Amino acid sequence: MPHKTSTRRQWLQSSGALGLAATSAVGSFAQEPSNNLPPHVPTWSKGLGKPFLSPAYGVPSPHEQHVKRALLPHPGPYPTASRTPLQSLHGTLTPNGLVFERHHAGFPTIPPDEHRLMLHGMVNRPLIFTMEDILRFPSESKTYFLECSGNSALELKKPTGITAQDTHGLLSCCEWTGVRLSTVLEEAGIQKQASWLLAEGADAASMTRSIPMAKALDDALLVYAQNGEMLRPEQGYPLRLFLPGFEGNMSVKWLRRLKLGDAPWQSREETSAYTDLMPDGTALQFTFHMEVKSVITSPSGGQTLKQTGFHEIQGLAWSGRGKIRKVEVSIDGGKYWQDAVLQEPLQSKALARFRLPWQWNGQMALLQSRATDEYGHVQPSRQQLIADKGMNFYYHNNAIQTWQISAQGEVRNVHA
Ligand SMILES: Nc1nc2c(c(=O)[nH]1)N[C@H]1C(S)=C(S)[C@@H](COP(=O)(O)O)O[C@H]1N2
Ligand SMILES: [Mo]
Repeated sequence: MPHKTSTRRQWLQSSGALGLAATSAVGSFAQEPSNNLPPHVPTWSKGLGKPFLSPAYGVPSPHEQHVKRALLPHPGPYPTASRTPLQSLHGTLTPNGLVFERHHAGFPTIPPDEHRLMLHGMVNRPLIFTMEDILRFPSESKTYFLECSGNSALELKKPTGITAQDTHGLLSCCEWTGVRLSTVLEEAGIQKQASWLLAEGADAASMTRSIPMAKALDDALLVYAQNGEMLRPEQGYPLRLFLPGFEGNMSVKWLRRLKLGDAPWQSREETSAYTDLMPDGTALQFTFHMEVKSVITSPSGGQTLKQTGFHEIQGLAWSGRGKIRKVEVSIDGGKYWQDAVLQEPLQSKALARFRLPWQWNGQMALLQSRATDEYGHVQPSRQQLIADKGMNFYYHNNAIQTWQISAQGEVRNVHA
C-alpha cells in the first residue's frame, strides 16, 4: 500500500499544468486527521440505518444545513428577498427549496380548488378558468433561468456582498411545466387590436405588469410545476406566469387575471419601480430582457483556497436572449482571457455551467468571467456599463464580477 500511494503521488505531481484537465489529477490532497481510516469500521456501517419514510418527503443530509437561502440586511420591518446559495450548487438546476424568493407582500397559501384565472379585455369570449381547466390543456416542460432585475444592484457603486449568494443570488434555474400562454389566449379568441397583456397576481401586492403580445404569443408559459413537483407556495402556487429571459418581476406569481388591451397599463411596477434612471434624468422603461451575464461561483467570495496547485474554476452564465455561446475566464483582472468549457446541453434562456482547470501559484489573483451569447452580445465590464448607463440606475446590472484571491487564499469581492 505505502509503495502504491507514493507512486500515485509522484505521478500526480509530475502532471503538467495543461495535462491536468484531461487526467483530473489535482497535485496533492489535504491530509485532514481522521479517526476513520482503513481498516476502521465506523458505527454507521455496523447497525441498521434509519427506516424508510423518515421523513416521507425527503430532505437533505443534516450535514448540508449550511446550504440555505439567505436574506441581505434590510432596512424595513420585513425582508424583501431571499437569495440562492449559488456557491454551494452543482450543475445547472436549482433545487426547489433553494430557489430565491422575491415577494412584494409575503406569499399567500392558496387552496388550488378556490383559485381562479380570469381572462378578459380584448378577447371574443371572456373566460374564468379553474386549476382543473388549466391542467387539461396540452403541457410542456422547459428549463429556464429566472433572474430578478435587482440582482447585483447593490454591486454597482461599491463591492457590497461577501458571497456569490449575496452578489448574484437573485437567480435560479428550474424545469418549469405548464401550458403555453398562447394556447389559453386562443381559447378566448384574441381580438386584432390587442397588442398588450396585463398580468395580475392574487397576493396582497396585486402585482401587475404589462406584457407585449409578441412575448405572450412566443414562449410565455402558464406554469404550475417546477422541477417535477407542483409549484412551491413561494414560487406562485398554484399558478404563475413565466416569461423566459425577461426580468423576474414580469413572471407574475399566484396569477389571477389576464387582460388584453392596446396599450401598457403603466402600473406601479413599470413606472416607479423597474425603470432605470439615465444620466440625462430620463427613466428608461420596459427593459424586458435580462442581458448576458455570468459569475464565478468557485472560488468565490467568502471561500478560502487551502492549498496551491490545481483548482477547477467554475461558474454560471446566462442570457435572456438565448443560448450562451462562450465564457472567457481571466485570472489577472481582465488582461488575458481563456475560454472555459461549457457544460452540455446548452439550453436557450437557461443557466450554463462553465469550468476551467487552473493551477494557483499562491500569488494574488483577480478572477473574472465574461459571457457571450449566441447573438454576439458580450457581458460588459463595470466601467463599460457605467460609460453606457451612468451610475444612477439600480436594476439590470450585468457587469463582470471580480473576485480577488489573496496570497493567503482568501477570496474577496472587489472592483477591478
Ligand atoms: N404576484 C407577485 N408576483 C411576483 C412578485 C410578487 O411580489 N408578487 N415578485 C416578482 C419579482 S420582483 C420576481 S424577481 C419574481 C421572483 O420569483 P421567485 O420568488 O419565484 O423567485 O417574481 C415576480 N412575481
Ligand atoms: Mo424582482
